This record gives sequence, C-alpha cells and structure tokens, in this order.
Amino acid sequence: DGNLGPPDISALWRQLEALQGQVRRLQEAFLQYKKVELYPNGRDVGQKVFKTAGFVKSFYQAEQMCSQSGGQLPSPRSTAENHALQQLVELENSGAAFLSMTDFWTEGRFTYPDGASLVYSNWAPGEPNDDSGREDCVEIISNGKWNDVPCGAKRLVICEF
Ligand code: 291
Ligand code: CA
Ligand code: CA
Repeated sequence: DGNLGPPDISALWRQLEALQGQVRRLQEAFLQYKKVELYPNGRDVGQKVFKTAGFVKSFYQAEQMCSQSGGQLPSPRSTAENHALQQLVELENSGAAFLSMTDFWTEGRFTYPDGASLVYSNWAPGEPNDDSGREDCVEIISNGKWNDVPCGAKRLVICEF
C-alpha cells in the first residue's frame, strides 16, 4: 500500500499548491456568479440575499412561492437589511412588497414566522393601525417604511435566501 511508507513531503507540497490553485479559481468563479446573480434585482446584506420576483401576489401565494424555492419572505432585522429591501421596491415601481411578519395570533403583536417578537421595526407614522380590523400582514413601501395591510392584498414578491 503506497500510503504506508514515510511521508513524501515534496509530493504533499505539490498537492497543497494544486489545491490552493483550485480554491482560488473556485472563489473567483463564485464571486463572478454572485455578481451575475445579483444583477439587477438582487441584493446581498451580510449573510442574506434578497431577490425580487418582479410580480405581485397575495401574502399566502408569496409565502408559498418563496418557500418552494428554498427561501422565505423577507424579515429585515437591521437598517441595512431594510435599506436593501427598499432599493428593490424602488427598482420595481410596484409600490410595496410583503414582509414575513404577521399579527395573526395576537392582534397588535407582530411576529416572525417562527413566532418570535420583532427585533427591528420601521413602521410609518400611525402604523400599524389594523385598518377596518383586517390588517395582519406587513408591506414595505418605497420610502422604506412599513404599513400593515390585508393579507389578501397583492404586493411585490421579494424572497430572502
Ligand atoms: C391607508 C392607511 C393604512 C392602511 C391603508 C389600507 C391599504 O393608507 O389607513 O394604515 O393600511 O390605507 O387601506 O389597504 C390595501 N388593501 O392596500 C392609504 C395609503 C396611503
Ligand atoms: Ca392586525
Ligand atoms: Ca395599516
């Protein structure tokens, strides 16, 4: 068995150099495809990527579309994430996009899909107002502010990956 003799250090060095070259080429190719993928309707913020579908759906349809693609509706947890979403809303001229959060379970208490309370919010003045007692979903409008709206409203689909 060729693996049992004394270690051939120079062979190991050659293998290490070959591996380093492979990793570097992989990194370059990955960065190139990231640029391609994010142009023009994606944004990456930290570990998250947001991408707009470019069309509108109800909350339930939007939620289903994102999860079918292995993503989810956006849960902005910082100014930077909210700003990235705002840019995508501005890009599409469609007025507003759905976020993931709802107050389904307790009126006035908005939560992420896992039920946890919000760590960040950017409500427009006077919102959330549960207008006509039937607004349990959240839209982000082109100024970045949030408003609660009926879940049956049709809004731009953006997914978080
Ligand atoms: C008013 C405000 C909002 C409310 C909205 C809804 C939108 O904003 O009372 O708090 O969420 O009306 O009527 O409902 C739908 N279906 O879009 C008006 C918009 C600037
Ligand atoms: Ca509500
Ligand atoms: Ca509202």
